[in-house]
Amino acid sequence: NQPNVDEKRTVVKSNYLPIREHIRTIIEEKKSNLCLSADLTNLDEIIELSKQVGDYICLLKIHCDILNDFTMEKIRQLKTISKEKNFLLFEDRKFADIGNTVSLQYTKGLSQICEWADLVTVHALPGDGILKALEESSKEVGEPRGCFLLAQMSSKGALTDEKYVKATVQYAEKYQNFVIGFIAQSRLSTSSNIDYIHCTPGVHINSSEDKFGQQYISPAEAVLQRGADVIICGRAILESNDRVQTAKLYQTEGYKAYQQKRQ
Ligand code: 5FU
Repeated sequence: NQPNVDEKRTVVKSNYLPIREHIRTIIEEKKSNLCLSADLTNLDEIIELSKQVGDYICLLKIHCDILNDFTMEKIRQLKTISKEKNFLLFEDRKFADIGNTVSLQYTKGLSQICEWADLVTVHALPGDGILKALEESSKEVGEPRGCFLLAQMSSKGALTDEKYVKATVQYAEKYQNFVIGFIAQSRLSTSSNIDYIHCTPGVHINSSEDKFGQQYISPAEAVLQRGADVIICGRAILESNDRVQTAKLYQTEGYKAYQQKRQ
């Protein structure tokens, strides 16, 4: 007998913290505000990597549409590791279509993202129907789900100007239970007291850009000058000689700045 939706919601209430609070707790408990962006094309490799670096991260971000070997069985293995190691799974899907379509993209197809991704990214561009659709779909699973709204991108020439950011923040306020924070390059001013989680990608200690317009700043700059709570690091770790040691370095640098900022 499957529990009905209302029974599932009761389970959520008793077993889980709201997701925004959950992330803050993980950050404090693990002393890590590092999100590893595991932009690899092999899920087996991500699973192995997550075992090695899982203790040093608060979030693991993937792009499931670049995986050559995606199966639901493997993604459930990754989910089990995320629970054992206490980090959240984050699919950087960047939803950007009408509500009806994103709801199908979120719940159906080969990857059934909603089943396993604690967090996803969403563009505000199509209007707030996108949030209504995703939030409604998310209630069908028996675990809390949330999203980050893309407010500002790290890439050169991004069209996310001030007016766009302002409108994005207004959508976040309207869907404040589902929108737990932003992907941003600065601290955004909001009209509520909600402690939105700000995640900043484009973080690298040894590089300032890539050849396709990605722009990098250091962990300290991301947190202390731009106001990030979570730093998102991909190639800085993936392309290093020692991924585990480099993850530890970004964990230390990121959390040192996080503590300084929260004092
Ligand atoms: F929303 C964004 C953004 O503005 N910049 C990004 O770089 C997302 N990203 C993602 O963060 C991007 O899709 C990669 O997955 C990751 C950054 O990877 P890097 O290797 O650290 O440059």
